[in-house]
Amino acid sequence: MYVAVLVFVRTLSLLFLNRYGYMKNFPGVFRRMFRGGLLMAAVVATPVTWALAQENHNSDYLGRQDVDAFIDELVTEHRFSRTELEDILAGAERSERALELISRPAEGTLEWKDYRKIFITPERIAKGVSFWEENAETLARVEQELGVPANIIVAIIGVETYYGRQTGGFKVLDALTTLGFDFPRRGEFFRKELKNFLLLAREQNLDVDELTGSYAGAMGIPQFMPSSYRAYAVDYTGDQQANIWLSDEDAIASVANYLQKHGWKYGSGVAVQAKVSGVKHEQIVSSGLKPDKKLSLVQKAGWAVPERLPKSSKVLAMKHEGSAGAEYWVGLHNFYVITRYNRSQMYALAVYQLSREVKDSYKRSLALQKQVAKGKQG
Ligand SMILES: [Ca+2]
Repeated sequence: MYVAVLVFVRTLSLLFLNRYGYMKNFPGVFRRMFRGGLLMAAVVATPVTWALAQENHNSDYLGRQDVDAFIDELVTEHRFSRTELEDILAGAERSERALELISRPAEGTLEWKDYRKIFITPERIAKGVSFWEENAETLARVEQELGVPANIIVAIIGVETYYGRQTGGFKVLDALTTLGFDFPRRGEFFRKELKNFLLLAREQNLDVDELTGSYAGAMGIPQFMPSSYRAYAVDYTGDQQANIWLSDEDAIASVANYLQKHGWKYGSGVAVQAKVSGVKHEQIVSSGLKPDKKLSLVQKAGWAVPERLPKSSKVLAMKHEGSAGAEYWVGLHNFYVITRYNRSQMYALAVYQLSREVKDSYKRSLALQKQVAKGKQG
């Protein structure tokens, strides 16, 4: 009877924790201690095999055929220990919220005038200046070493996570497992990211239970997917760990490295707003991302570009609905590089405009500080 009651209580508690996530706000280590305590009690009272079978039974994913196949693959291809993987995946919880969010169309439905309003705000510009001031030395060094301008790095982090304030409250393990196994349309993609996630946790000695991200598994201050993390995240603090969750320095260097590896050209422009005339200018508007037309051709179609660009430049002719009517922009090579971070014209345009605003504001702030310092001296 004692055993039966204990087992009942334990099963109930685990169900409670797994299904309703009441302990989600507790740090993983406490959660594990609590679960561990319950498990210990059960192990003491019941045969070990039975307790483990129950643990599997309560898992959202362990014991499923597709999950088994995934584990087999990782064991064979990457020499993971099967028990270790089973242990990790036993803790993965199905996230209904992630499934809900991924099925919802987001920025595709917004027009530029509304999209812009989200990102180009006085608050986001001011907080960008603060972020720059707090990380001025790192940003200057990274700009010099990797050839990516500080204001572009700041703007990407500003658009992605409001300078690290909104990094997403999902456990990456839960999000990727859920989308990998319960979202068939893109299951293959997310299973690949889950694999990369397990690999990066092992390589970087990070705890899978601690790592958080967006509902789609984009992680930390710069919102890197696990495969991008493994390819582009760098350690800039010298502790051998690219900690893009907590370290601004690592995040800054990782963003710069990402853009540099995708071909950022230092000193070249990003985008220029154009004025159009005539009857042919609409014909060359592109919804793609790659600069695909010769500048001369675009000019012939009635686009006046108020900046001197190399004649051989290839540009992307864009049209977006602004708050004062249609806006025409030409995107250059670096514009395309920004879209490697997020494949959207409006995303790159928002990053570019925020980068300009933050830079202007930062310069003004520096000038003001100099003036104040001078005043104090005099
Ligand atoms: Ca580091």
